[in-house]
Amino acid sequence: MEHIEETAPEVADAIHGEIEREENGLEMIASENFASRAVMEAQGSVMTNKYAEGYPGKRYYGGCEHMDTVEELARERALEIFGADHVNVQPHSGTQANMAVYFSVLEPGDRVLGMDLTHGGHLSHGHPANFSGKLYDVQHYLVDEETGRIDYEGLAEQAQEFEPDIIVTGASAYPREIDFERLGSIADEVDAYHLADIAHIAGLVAAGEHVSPVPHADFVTTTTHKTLRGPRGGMIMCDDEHASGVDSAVFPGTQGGPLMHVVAAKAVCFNEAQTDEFDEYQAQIVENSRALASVLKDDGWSLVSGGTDNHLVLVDLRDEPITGKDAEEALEDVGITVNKNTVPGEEEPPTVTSGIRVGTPALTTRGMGTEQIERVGSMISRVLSNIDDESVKQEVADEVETLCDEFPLYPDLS
Ligand code: DSN
Repeated sequence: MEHIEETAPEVADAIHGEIEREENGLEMIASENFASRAVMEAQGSVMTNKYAEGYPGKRYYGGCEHMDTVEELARERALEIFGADHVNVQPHSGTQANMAVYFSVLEPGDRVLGMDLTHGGHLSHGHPANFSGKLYDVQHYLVDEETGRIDYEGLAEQAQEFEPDIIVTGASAYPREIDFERLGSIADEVDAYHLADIAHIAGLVAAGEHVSPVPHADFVTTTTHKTLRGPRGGMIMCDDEHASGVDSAVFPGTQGGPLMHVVAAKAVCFNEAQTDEFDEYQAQIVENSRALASVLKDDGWSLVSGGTDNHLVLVDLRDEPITGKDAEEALEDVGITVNKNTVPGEEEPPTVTSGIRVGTPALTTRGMGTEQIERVGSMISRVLSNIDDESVKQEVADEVETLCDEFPLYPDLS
């Protein structure tokens, strides 16, 4: 950091501030994680200096031999992990990955059937404020509001009626296992492409903790920084028949020069994802999530779908005197970071909401197990039941500090 401190001290201060925030708080945003020092080293390396438009062996600039090496490594490892025919590791983000898939097989005005955002979907699955909602004719499928689970029957009927060109599956706030095989069959029945966006659950899929969509989807997109615990970025996997379409939709279709420092960091992440330790980590994420759900339920909180199969729980606050925003703010006051989140049947605006989404990937990376997560669950309960009681909040803030001290995150940085 000495170079930044010298040339841009205000930026250095912000980075130090973020290190302290991460170190001294309980990070429970379900889409966040802590990358390894090795991943961050690659991402902060000289690989950021190089333009490498094109693909390994077919670049538009000279001097790309080391770029080819890291991109090939990332591709090989991703294919080994997920078992797809083809992979493109250049998308800058999950949305860019989805955009490239759409551009590879759809024309503007084509029909997209994706999960509703308030029911757990994602902006890039056809939300009207997103390019995907503006460019395509979109319908959304829902979860059953009673069970909180995807209404597969309803989806199948909707698909028969709507005749979509593509069905987008996967979610950003859905606590249950997704039946990709069934979704793939529904897409087949209506002759639609199937795009499975596994951004949230990619690490679980890699470790066999969640069923893989690869055999059941034409395209699988993901980010690499959530449960997969790599650098911030995206990736597309597809069948051989779509390989060249996807590659040209990424470059030159929707992106220029790839972020080669991020591609290098993806290669490092995929190396880590092939270890037994990574598999154990993913299993622990799910165990922790179940332990969290159990404590919250025992304390009387209502959970969407009544529990969890994956890395997150969704607390439904509609019958409580507080909103998602109130809950997020109260928890932030004590050092627990979550995000307010819409719940199925939501009536509040997205800036307020009636729920919170709480994830375990980041705390599990710190080494916390069910014993610690149960303590955290109890802290969350006490804060949400007493959001105006400063003494309760101070007591919990002290417990957060003790727990963080017990599980240091980046000891050589802080
Ligand atoms: N913002 C991400 C999430 O929190 O789920 C999705 O892109």
